[in-house]
Amino acid sequence: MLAAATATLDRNWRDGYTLPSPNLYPFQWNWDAGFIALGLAHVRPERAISELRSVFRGQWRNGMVPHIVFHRPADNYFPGPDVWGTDQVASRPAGVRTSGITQPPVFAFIVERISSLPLGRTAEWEAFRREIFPSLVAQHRHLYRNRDPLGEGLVYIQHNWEAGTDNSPVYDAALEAIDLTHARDVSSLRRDNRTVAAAHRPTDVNYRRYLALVDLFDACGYRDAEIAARSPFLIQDVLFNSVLARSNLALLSLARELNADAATVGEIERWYEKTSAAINEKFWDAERGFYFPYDLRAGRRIAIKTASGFMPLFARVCDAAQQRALAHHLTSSFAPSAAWLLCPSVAPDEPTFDPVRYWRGPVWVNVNWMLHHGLRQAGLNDLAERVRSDTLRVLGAAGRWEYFDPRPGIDPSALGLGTDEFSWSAALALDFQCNPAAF
Ligand code: 9WN
Repeated sequence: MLAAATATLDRNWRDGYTLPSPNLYPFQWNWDAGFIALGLAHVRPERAISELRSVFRGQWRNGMVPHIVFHRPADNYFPGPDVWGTDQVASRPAGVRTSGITQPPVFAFIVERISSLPLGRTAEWEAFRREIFPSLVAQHRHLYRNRDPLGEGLVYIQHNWEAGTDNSPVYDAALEAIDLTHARDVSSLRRDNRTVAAAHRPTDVNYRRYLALVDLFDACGYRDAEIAARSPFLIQDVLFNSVLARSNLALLSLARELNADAATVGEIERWYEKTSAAINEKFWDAERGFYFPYDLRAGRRIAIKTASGFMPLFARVCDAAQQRALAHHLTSSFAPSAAWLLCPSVAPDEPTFDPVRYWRGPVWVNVNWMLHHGLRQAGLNDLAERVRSDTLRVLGAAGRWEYFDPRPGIDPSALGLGTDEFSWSAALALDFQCNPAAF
């Protein structure tokens, strides 16, 4: 397993950064780079810092870290750099092309986790922590300044591609509200559904919606206030805000360890407190005992049970009753029997559950890694261990696929979906195996 995971990371390494998978995703992606850096820190420590530096080379001057950094051209992915229209944006960085949207801010907690490894005890890492700290603060500050119009402590995403959990059914209603009258048909430009099975990927009509949003952002010059005023898609996402809360906690420790000025420490403290409280105020549904995202445009909670609903455990914001309620969901609606693989991205009892289409049912290794650590923090050790062993078992039997069919009764070697040789599956297999410490 260790050799195979290392071989995947080596194969996908491109002189300074790692591709999520060369055949499907030929550029550097934002949150992938965070998880990949953690895996590299175990087996190729000299590459981990480079991975993080490379993705931050794409950071905009307003602090936004783009979801894709197009270090080198490639023609096997749509939409590529020409589609985004970001070359004209004043805030874009010099010397590298990027997309114009972001992804869940994992970097601060990744830096904390790496700090506990042998790499974390080197002078080089210490210097790097100082180097990256201002960029992390700028990233979080951008989110609070530009994505929290009501000052609630919850940031919204502008696009399902910002969620990370891109094709989750929680975005369906907002996407369906997009007026497609003047939207272009992009089905012939897609590469993804030719590279991997079309049944594992989003539909053509959804791609049309995704690009209609990109075209709107371009027309707004990527000015957040204008996008907030005009876009039909403004969603306060549970995973995104939980990741932000967990990263705030990591950033706070880092700020104290580096003796940052009191104003910055105070600012991060307020972010953490405000977001933690707001997750419980706005996302928690006491009746159902579960966390749901909020559609800011429609003014309502989106009551579909997805694995993102467990991420407040990772953010460490749940009380004992909430932890119990979540554990109950995990072992009932998310696992109709003990033979199911944890954790399906959508609960199998939801009508939108699809066991093979991305983010609509399959199991993802990065979500399981955050779930495992969240369950451990809550003292739910048996469940945490089940999530970890389910993940390592399927990775061992099927290989380092992008996602996995959670249903029982299928030959374990045939459970892999999407693309194979997927970098974060390899990277987090390494952290699961090589670092038993709680987090
Ligand atoms: C769009 C790279 C990315 C991940 C996302 C995952 C998928 C892209 C796509 O791949 O999204 O960004 O083309 O489907 O949903 O989480 O970062 O691995």
